[in-house]
Amino acid sequence: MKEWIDLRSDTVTKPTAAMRKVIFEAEVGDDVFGEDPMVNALQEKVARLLGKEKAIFVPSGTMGNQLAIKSHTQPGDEVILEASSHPYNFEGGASAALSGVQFNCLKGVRGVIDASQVEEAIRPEDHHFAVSRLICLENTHNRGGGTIFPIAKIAEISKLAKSRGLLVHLDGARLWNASVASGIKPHEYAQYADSVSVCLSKGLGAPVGSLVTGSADFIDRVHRFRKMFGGGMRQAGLLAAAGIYALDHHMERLREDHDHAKHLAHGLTVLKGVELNPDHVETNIVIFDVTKTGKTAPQVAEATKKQGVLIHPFGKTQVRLVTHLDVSSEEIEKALEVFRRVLG
Ligand code: TLP
Repeated sequence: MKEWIDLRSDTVTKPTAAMRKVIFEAEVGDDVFGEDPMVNALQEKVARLLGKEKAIFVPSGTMGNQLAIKSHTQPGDEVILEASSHPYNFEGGASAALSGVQFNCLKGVRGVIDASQVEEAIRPEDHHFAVSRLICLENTHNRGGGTIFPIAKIAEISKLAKSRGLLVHLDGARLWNASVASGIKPHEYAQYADSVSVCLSKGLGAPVGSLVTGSADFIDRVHRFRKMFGGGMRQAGLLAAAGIYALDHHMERLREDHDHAKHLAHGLTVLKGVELNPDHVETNIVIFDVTKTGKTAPQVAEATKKQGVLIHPFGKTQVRLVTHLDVSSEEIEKALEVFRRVLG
């Protein structure tokens, strides 16, 4: 019996018995020398899945994004991205500290921006201005509520970027969720970006690890900076083996998480004071506003915790729930009962 029903994030999953077995049995080598067979296999597999020349294994999604930003830009450059995006909000100011870039933040609709907004944000070639160099998109969009970035919009932004000499990085920490939910293959999304980062440690349930993908030249630069940032790992095959297992066995089941999130959303939306549109729940994230319940988000989180359900307050008024492979249908029902008691 688990102590908690943990809906704070899909990062909390623990390796299954079958995954632990492949970790135990993994053949390893020194990956800084490029000699770890599991890491090499994982990199080839993910490059293939995303239709890119190369992929490189990195410790976290944050490092993946930061390596991409570092490898695409020069200090003083400007990066265009949506205002609630992960690199701007949740990466500790790393892009300013490590790459010396500034952000131009655009207001999106649940994380989605369009080409006309980007076009307006691109700086003219005038020495008063920063050089607009990179556009970062996020699919699915975390703070937007697990929103799938429509592929037509990505294509338009990509076309604009090409025509104006800008690069595109796609933060695909949850690209797998977008792909399973939309039926659009990861490589179809990835074709519109110069680089894509993906995570194994979220919905796929691996303990650690992300990859950055792109052209061979680009990945060579990422490799240099990975060393510089301290992200070169040695017998990382233990982690890569878990990643390969996760890609092979935990992809299709993401649908269950999406169904659970929808079910939670429908159950929550009828509770008095809960502001949530279940149609906006497209993948495994549910974000709702509790202002009208008379409670703050941290108070709601405290109250559900006392009844065994962990949730993540996003600021004062919003709550985030994330479904994942360590939460069963039964536990979703139990969590809903707790929400009914706390908010009903
Ligand atoms: N996001 C975490 C928190 O940092 C908010 C979470 O619990 O969702 N890109 C996106 C879109 C992400 O959601 C995350 C993790 C990352 C990058 C960073 O990945 P890690 O945690 O591996 O550095």
